[in-house]
Amino acid sequence: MQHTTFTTTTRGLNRTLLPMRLFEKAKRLGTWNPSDIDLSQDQRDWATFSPDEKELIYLLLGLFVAGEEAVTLDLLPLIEVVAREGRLEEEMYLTTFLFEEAKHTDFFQRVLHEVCGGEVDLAQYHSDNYKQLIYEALPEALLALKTDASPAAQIRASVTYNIIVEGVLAETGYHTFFTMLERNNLMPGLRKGIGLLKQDESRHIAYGIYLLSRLIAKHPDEWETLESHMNALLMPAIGVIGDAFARFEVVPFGLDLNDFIEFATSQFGYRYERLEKARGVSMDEVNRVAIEMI
Ligand code: MN3
Ligand code: FE
Repeated sequence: MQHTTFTTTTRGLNRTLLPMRLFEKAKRLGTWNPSDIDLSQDQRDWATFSPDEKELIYLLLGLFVAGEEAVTLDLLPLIEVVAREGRLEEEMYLTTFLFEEAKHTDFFQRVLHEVCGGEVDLAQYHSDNYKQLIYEALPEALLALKTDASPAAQIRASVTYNIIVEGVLAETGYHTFFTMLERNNLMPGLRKGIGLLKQDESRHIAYGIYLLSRLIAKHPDEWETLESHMNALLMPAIGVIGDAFARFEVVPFGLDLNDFIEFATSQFGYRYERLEKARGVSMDEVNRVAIEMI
């Protein structure tokens, strides 16, 4: 397909759109370098951990590192759809999104190699619920966009990627992992990286909410698709958390299963309510509300 017109030579970039606001933020905040984070205290802390404590850190890192790899590998079909639809502002933001996922993969891999040592089989920590989401549902929903770019297919892709994998799994994991290390004043390098990564992730999720809101605003009859897909993936997402805790008789570092479950459920409920409000509203309203939230 040839170009017949360009955004930049006609209306120009719309800098009031949420994706351009996120792009500006990403250019300021998303440029941290995982290689610059000092892990020397983390190495000293690691040497003092009990076998159970090491096991829990391996488990969490094993879930995160593969999850970051999966979201890095699987994002491209969504970027392609956005580009094909000529949404220049959204594609510009998404270039930072993919860069950031690559850096997250880089960061966790570095911690594993330089702090924990690499001799453990991390895939042993991937439970059936985890596999259902990260090995199957995520690539399935994103790869489907290669042959089907319908609103329903885009909704399934973004719900899986932004709402469930990022919004429920990753955000809950980072939050609790960060809190646990902070409370015990452990692994300052890992904590610093997770703090920066959480900021990146909140932009990713803000984009996902915007994308889903604009799809639902334009196609309110697809609400059913969104709702049923969210509900179908909630159980395995909560299951991943339960599976992780079930491996321990006493969970190290004073970690509490209920904190995870409560946080995950409230993130899910809060996003659901926001998306529900997009039904039948104007694009201006979608954009206005989205900007208010960042
Ligand atoms: Mn990430
Ligand atoms: Fe992300």
